Amino acid sequence: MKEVKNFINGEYRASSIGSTFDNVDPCTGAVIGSVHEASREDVDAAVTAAREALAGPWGTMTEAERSELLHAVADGIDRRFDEFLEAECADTGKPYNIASHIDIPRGAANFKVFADAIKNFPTEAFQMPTPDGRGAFNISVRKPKGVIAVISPWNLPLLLMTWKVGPALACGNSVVVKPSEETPTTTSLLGEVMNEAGVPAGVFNVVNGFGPDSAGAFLTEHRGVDAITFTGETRTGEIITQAAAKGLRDVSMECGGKNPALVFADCDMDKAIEGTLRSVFANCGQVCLGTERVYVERPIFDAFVNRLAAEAGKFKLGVPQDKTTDMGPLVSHEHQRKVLSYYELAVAEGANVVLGGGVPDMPDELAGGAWVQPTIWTGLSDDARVVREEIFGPCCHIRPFDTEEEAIALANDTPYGLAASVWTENMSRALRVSPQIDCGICWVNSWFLRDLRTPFGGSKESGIGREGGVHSMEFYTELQNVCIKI
Ligand code: NAD
Ligand code: 6OD
Repeated sequence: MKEVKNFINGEYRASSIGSTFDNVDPCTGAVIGSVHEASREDVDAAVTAAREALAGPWGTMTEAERSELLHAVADGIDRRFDEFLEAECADTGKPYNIASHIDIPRGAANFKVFADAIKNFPTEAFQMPTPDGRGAFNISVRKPKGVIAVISPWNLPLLLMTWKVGPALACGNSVVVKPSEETPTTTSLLGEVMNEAGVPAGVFNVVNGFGPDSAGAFLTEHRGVDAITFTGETRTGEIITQAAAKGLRDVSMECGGKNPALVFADCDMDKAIEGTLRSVFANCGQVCLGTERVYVERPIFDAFVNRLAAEAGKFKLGVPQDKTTDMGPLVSHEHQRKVLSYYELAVAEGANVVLGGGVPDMPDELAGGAWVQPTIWTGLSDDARVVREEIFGPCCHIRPFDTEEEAIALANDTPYGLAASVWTENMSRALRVSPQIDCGICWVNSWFLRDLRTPFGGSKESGIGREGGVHSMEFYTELQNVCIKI
C-alpha cells in the first residue's frame, strides 16, 4: 500500500492532524493507498514555505538559471517515465497506451516549453517627451506574481498540473498545488523530481485533500496566496473565484464544456469517424475538450451514426497494462454513479439508445470497478438535460442538421464555450464556420492537436482567461511601469 504525504518546503510531511483518506484503484475498487489530508496548519506551512522561497536563492536567480533547472525537472520526469506512467494509470485506470503517448510526455513538455519561452519573452519601452525637453523612458518590468495556488482535477492529473506549474515557475513564482483527491500520486512524485533537479525547497509544495472545508478551500482562501489557477468544474470555479475576490487576487479558470462536433456532408468520412471516436471516447470520455454533442448533415446522418456505433462497439474495455485495451473505467464510483444517472435520464427523456447505455460485463476480478459502456444516443430534443449538461463520460448525442446556419446555431446553443470540431473538406466553409462558433478552441478536421504556444481557455461558462505561450507568461507575471526622467 502506497502512502501519499504532503510535500512542504522540500520534504514529505504527514498530516498534522493524523487524517488520511483512501486512494482507490478504479479498475477494481480496491484500496491501493493512503493519502495524508492537509490541515489548515499544513496549508499555512506550505504557503509560508512558498513565500519564504521567493525571498531565498529562487528569488534572485536569472531567467537562464531557472530555465536550466526546469529543463532538469523535465529530464527527471523523462528519466522516471515508467514510475509516472504506473502511478498515473493506477490512480485513473487509463490505458498505458494513452498515458505513455499523452499524459507523461506532456508532463515533461510543459516544463521544456516554458523553460525555453521565458528566455525569449520580451518586454516593452516607451520614450516620451517632457516639458523641459529632456524626455523620459518608460520601461515595463515583469515580475513574478508571487505565491500561486494551483488547483487541479483528476482527468489528466500530471498534464494539467504541470500545464500550470511549468509556466508559473518559469516566471519565477513559487507554487502550492492541491491535486484532485482522486489522483494525488504523480503530483506527489514530482516533489522528488524537484529535489533531484535542485529546485530550492519551498518553490514547489503539495497539499492533499478535498475541496470545501478541506485543503482546497484552505488554500484558495489563504491570503498569502497571490493568484489562483484552477482547472475543474464550472461550479467549483465560481466558488474559487468568490474566494479570490477577497484581496482582489487574480484567477485563471479552465472549466467545463459541452463541446459540439459539426460533421458536414462534404467531410472525409474516414477522418470524421476516426476523429469523433477519439473526441467522444478517449480517456473514457473524461476530457474537458471532448465531444458530447455531434451534429451531422442530414444526407450522411444514418451512415455516420451506424459507422460510429460499429467502431465504438468494438472497443475493448480493460486494465491499463493490457496493450490491447481501448478504454479503461471511469475515475471513481462516485463519477460512475453520475454518468449512469445520465444514461437513465437519456432514456427517460426519450432517447433512442444506439449503443451501450449501461454497465458492461467484466471479468470477476474487475467487477468492483467503475466501468460504463461506450454509449451513443439519437432522438433527444435540444432542451433535453442530456444534451445541455456536461456528463464527462464516454457518450454522445447525435442529431441531424440541414443548413450551415442551423449547425452554427445548434453549436452555440449552450452556456459553455470551450471547444468544437468542424469536419469538412471545403476550406472556405471551415474558415467561414469556425470563427462563428463561440469557443476557445475550434479544430478543423482534427481534435486535441495541441501547440503549447497557442492560447488555451474557454469562453462563456467554460472559463476566464487564456493560458499557453505568451498568455501563460502574462498571467504568471505582474507588470510594473518604471518611468525614468532623463
Ligand atoms: P472539480 O471542480 O470537482 O475539482 C477540481 C479540483 O478542485 C479538485 O482538486 C477539487 O478537490 C478542488 N475543489 C473542489 N471544490 C473546491 C473548493 N470549494 N475550493 C477549492 N478547491 C476545490 O473537477 P473534477 O471533477 O476534478 O474535474 C472534472 C471537471 O473539470 C469537468 O467539469 C471538466 O470539464 C473540467 N476540466 C476542465 C478543463 C479545462 O481545461 N477547461 C480541463 C480538465 C477538466
Ligand atoms: O492540452 C492542454 O494544455 C490542456 N489544458 C488540455 C485540457 C484537457 C482537458 O481535459
